[in-house]
Amino acid sequence: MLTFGTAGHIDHGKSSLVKALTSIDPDRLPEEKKRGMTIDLGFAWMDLPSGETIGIIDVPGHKQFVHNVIPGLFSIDAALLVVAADDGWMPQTEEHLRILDLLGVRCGIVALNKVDLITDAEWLEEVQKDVASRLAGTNLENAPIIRVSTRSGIGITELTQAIDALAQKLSPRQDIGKPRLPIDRVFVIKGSGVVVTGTLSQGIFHTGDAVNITPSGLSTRIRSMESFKKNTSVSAPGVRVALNLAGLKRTDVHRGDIVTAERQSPLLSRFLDAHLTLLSDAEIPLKNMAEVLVYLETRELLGRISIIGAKTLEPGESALVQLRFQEDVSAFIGERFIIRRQSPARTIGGGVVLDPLAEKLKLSATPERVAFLQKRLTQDLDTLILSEISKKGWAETQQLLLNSLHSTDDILAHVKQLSEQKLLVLAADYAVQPAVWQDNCLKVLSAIDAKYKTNPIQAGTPQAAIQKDFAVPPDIFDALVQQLVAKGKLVRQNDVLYLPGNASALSPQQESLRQTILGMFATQVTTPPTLSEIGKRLANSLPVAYYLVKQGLLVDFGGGVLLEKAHFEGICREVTVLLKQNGHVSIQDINQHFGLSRKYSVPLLTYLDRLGITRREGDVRVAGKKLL
Ligand SMILES: Nc1nc2c(ncn2[C@@H]2O[C@H](COP(=O)(O)OP(=O)(O)OP(=O)(O)O)[C@@H](O)[C@H]2O)c(=O)[nH]1
Ligand SMILES: [Mg+2]
Repeated sequence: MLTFGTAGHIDHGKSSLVKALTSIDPDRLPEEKKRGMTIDLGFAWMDLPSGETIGIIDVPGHKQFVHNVIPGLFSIDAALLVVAADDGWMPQTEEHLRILDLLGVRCGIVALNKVDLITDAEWLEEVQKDVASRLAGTNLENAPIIRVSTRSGIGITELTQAIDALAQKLSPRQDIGKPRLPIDRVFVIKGSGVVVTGTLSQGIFHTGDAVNITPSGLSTRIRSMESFKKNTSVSAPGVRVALNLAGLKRTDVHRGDIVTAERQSPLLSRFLDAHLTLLSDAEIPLKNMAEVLVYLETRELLGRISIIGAKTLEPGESALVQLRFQEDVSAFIGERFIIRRQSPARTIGGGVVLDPLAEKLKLSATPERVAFLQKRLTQDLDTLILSEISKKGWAETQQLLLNSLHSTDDILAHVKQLSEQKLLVLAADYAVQPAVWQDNCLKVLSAIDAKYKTNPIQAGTPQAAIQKDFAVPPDIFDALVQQLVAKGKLVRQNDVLYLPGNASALSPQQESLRQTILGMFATQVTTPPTLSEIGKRLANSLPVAYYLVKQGLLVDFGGGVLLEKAHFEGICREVTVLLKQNGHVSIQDINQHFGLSRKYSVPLLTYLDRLGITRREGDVRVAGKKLL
């Protein structure tokens, strides 16, 4: 669905032209009727000879109402620039044309109106030539200029045909699955409640859809929907719609707010990085941090312009800038904006958003940041993806470029291609910069190696012990470790990781401690030391004792009560015989048989219970599951 928009100086006949084309008077406010001028946006629609229906937005021409013009023109597909033949080119003709160019409106038609007033054919020719020369170098350079009179009807048929021909050439708005309705009007209908209108972009709405209002975050539902005064249950992208929203008060919504699908509330930031061009007729340079009015979609916001790398921007020049706002703002990459000076009120420039989720710039942007923004000027999707990932080094693929004019499917398809070209690494739900991936791989290997070097006795390092030193999200870390293990660069055993060459080893001092400890177990067979006793008796011996437990040479029954492995195995065998003979064993049996005290026999039997060799029944143990 296409939307055209009028543009041109006050009284040049924009509203009359809309009425002549559509039979709808776009001036609806009583004050507009009284003053005979358009104050705010008006809307109409027409069926073209080809059968297509287009919407038309009518804007005011008075210089006082330019702030109402921009919200109307930001969403149009083509312009209808009206120039009165008796007046010729005038200041707001010029200003509106600049706005159209800055907003990226690529085409249009010029209506040279009021030709009924011109009797001098040469004059008319001169005016037309002047108009053509002023269009040179602008987006309307090749626009047809059609002579019309809304009063006599001259040229209206030709104009209709030209509109139809242009509409056939324009491609319809895309559905990228991110419906977005920047609100341009809010009103209340008795009995129905709040109605908002706007030009729907980037997706489709259905009646009944759950939606959110940005920036307030209010949730609501589309109760009913109208397009061109007809009820509809589905609305196409690019169409003018009126949404009746459930459960809202008039004061809950304003022009400039945005309606989006509930699960796609846009991400917001107070800082937008952009490319700005100052108009050559801006007269005075723009100073760094100057306060201006910024127009984004249907919003008017007070903001400051931080010029990157310069103190001022001269008329006609362009620069990378950061737009700074007092409040959170929703914008998308590639979105056009306009800036106006407040006094004297004047459109001075505009540009395109490069990063809608920027961080506040420090005193000056780093060369990396400048390079990042410069790359984005192309708006190429691969570049956008790679630069977005470069912000942190990784990004969640499902969240990637949510604030862009690309569908999630398209983004994911490009992400896949980029990973095939090895320009990014896909890990779990993330896309990671190859350099960051490699760095982290090396870091993991050297962290594990370093742990080994400081404590070679330890057979490996638990993943959790090193993960905390890494900035990457846990899922990326997991994927990275998995890949290292799969490639044989890392060994995972139980829950620890080690390098293939790093077998655990003892220092000479630890080796002698090992022998002393094992000697204690050989000499004190029935009263061997506990872990804490070993620690107390021999300095620095605890890691060695743990090592012996880990190696299985000592058996820890829990709480540090230990027996030497062969001794323990002998006890196990005899307990099995006793159980088979007597059907049960008691703590006393163990003590008597093996010469142990309760200090050892109680934890020993509990340990055997855990192994399933014995099972407690009252005061005695019977055969456990493992023995049955
Ligand atoms: N003679 C003559 N007068 C016209 C023609 N078209 C419009 N007018 C008159 O010009 C005046 C302004 O017309 P509008 O349609 O309100 O002009 P506009 O461009 O919408 O004005 P603003 O909304 O205030 O910017 C009205 O008095 C119209 O009747 C025309 O073709 N010939
Ligand atoms: Mg008007």
